[in-house]
Amino acid sequence: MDLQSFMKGVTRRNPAEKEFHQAVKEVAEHVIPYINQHPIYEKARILERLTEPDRVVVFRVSWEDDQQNVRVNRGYRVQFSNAIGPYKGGLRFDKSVSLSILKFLGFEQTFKNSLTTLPMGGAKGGSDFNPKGKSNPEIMRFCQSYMTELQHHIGKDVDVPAGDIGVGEREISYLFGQYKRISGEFSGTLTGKGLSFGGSPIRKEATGYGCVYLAEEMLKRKDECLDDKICLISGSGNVAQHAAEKLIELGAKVVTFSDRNGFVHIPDGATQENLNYIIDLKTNQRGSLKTFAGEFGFTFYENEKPWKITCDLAFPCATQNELDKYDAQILLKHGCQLVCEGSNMPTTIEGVHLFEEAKILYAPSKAANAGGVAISGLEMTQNSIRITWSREEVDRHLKTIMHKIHEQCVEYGNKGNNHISYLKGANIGGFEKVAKALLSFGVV
Ligand code: NDP
Ligand code: 2IT
Repeated sequence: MDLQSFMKGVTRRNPAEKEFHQAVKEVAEHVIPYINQHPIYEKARILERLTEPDRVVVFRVSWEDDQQNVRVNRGYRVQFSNAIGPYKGGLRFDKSVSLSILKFLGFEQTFKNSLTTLPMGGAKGGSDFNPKGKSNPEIMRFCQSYMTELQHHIGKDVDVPAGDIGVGEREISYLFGQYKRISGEFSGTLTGKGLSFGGSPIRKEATGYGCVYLAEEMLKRKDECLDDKICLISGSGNVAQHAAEKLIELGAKVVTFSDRNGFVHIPDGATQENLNYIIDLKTNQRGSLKTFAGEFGFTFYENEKPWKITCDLAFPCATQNELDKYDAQILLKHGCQLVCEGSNMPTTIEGVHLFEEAKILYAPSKAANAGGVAISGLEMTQNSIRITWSREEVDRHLKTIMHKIHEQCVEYGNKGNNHISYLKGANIGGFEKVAKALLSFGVV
């Protein structure tokens, strides 16, 4: 089996889905050599099966805005694989949402969920609905209309959606309210719920915290720690906020945040007061970081990305392909020693290759941001047994899961000379469990 002809087939079958091609290529670069050493996977066409979603649901979402105009959006759910558990993955509401983006995310989710060691398959969904500038009643009406169709395809043992870009606790609450109303059932069919109706402690924080716990593990292996490290964060949403919170708590300095308008530089490191302001600005007022920079007297770099600021560690936490080869070059030139991906596929393939060649500590998103879905998995567990665990207990589980992810990366990514490719480790570690399950099922 060779990479080029495999990718030719993927491209031919999925024309114009460039994000999907990118995600598949990143995995295939490591998994194909592994398959060639284990011919049983080739014979059973495991990688071909894993690059074809189980099914894709596409539907119309009609809703009415505050001026009584009828609006029409497209809704999706890509159910990628339920080989090792019910479909599981977030919903993204963003004007850029396309089938290619959701297929790349669903594909990645399958490997990520496998790495968590929990029984969850992979899925992703969402809509090209743009939440920017919409009122609460508009968001509610959109969520209700979206769920009116989606409810046919999900269920607590079938497919369990959660949040992603543009979908936070407010949207999950509207979606859950509508699901409960139509199905007549109170169950854990969505995760990321409010704490008063079945949500798990730490779910909101888990992606950002988990990303920092993994960075800590990677540094520890090198006898290093987070103390006083200069950190760049991109994004200022859920993942960025909680990565920053944990980094500050553990003694690191967070010197940037970004949003769609640019980035803010905080030379001495953000304080908890700065962070509280950003959380309120982004969660309650849906404002711009420009306002934050103005309020505290920091410089705001319009339409720029944070990667040119000198740092020790970088945490991309905004969106896909936000860090290209030029950004990677400048990070490496400035001596950055670790890149830990909070967002999904933030680094272009060329950028990834540069990090790998430089042998810095580079954790791909499917390992680094798996803490969020892991705690979603534990929210499902708590819902099933009708118990809510304490914050401390869930946080302990999160640390253990991130530790196990690190162990899998070390097991499968050991390149000799004490060098670990976390990329190779995550890709093969994630693949192995799903591939074994598919082999056991026969030809399905
Ligand atoms: P949010 O919607 O809470 O925040 C997204 C942040 O990224 C915002 O600051 C937003 O800017 C910025 N952003 C979004 N799109 C762009 C863009 N095209 N260019 C520049 N900045 C952009 O989302 P999350 O924090 O939940 O998600 C961030 C990333 O983490 C995504 O890649 C998501 O898939 C991934 N992820 C999320 C998980 C979760 O549990 N929520 C779990 C695992 C991964 P603005 O404020 O201007 O909108
Ligand atoms: O990309 C992701 O892992 C998420 N958006 C979280 C998915 C989930 O089901 O919690």
